[in-house]
Amino acid sequence: MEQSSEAPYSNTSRNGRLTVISGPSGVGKSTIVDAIIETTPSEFSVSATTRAPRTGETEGVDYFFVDRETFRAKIHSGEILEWAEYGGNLYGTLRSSVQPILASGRNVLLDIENEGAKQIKAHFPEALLIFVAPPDIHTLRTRLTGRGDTPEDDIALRLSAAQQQMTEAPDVYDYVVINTDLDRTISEVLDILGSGSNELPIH
Ligand SMILES: Nc1nc2c(ncn2[C@@H]2O[C@H](COP(=O)(O)OP(=O)(O)OP(=O)(O)O)[C@@H](O)[C@H]2O)c(=O)[nH]1
Ligand SMILES: [Mg+2]
Repeated sequence: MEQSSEAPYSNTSRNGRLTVISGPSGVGKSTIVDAIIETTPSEFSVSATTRAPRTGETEGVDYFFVDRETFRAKIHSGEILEWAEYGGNLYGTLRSSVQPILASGRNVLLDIENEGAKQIKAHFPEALLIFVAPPDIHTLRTRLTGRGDTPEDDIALRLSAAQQQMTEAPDVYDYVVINTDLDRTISEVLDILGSGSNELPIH
């Protein structure tokens, strides 16, 4: 396959694979991402965001926290591979968070929303896109309420966003995994990751 000069991965030796883990708020993405990192040669791609850091979040570990102007400048200079607005804030995948990991032969995990997932698939058709869905919307509501960190209005917003994401998911993602039991979901995701070839270069 041809590589455009825009391609962030310029070598055709064994690169790692780009893997997107998406899903509605509260579905368990972070736990799944952590489990993948523990058991496979993968790393998490740290995104840039204009959202303010929350208590306990660390610059460069959870996100690179930037203002809108800086974010826009990064889009302009081509430092951002994909980006989207979510809840009034901008979020984007940094080329510099992805490329060194792939070049070292490890897989990159992206925890991004649907619009970003679509952009990744458009630019990198070999990327693996996995959507984690709740068994049903009521279960998701219970989980969001149980987290105790989300106001009731936000929960309503997130649930309606979740409905829309779940409707779109079969058209956007390579796999949709239903998270009924977290351990089982993790092993399903690991099976999916293991079943594909890691030896294909990513263009
Ligand atoms: N497109 C895109 N989406 C991102 C990126 N980084 C994070 N997101 C998404 O932005 C949304 C909000 O993330 P956060 O602000 O961290 O909030 P959160 O509490 O983790 O939200 P949920 O994961 O939805 O529960 C999530 O759906 C993330 O998957 C990115 O670089 N690009
Ligand atoms: Mg999250």
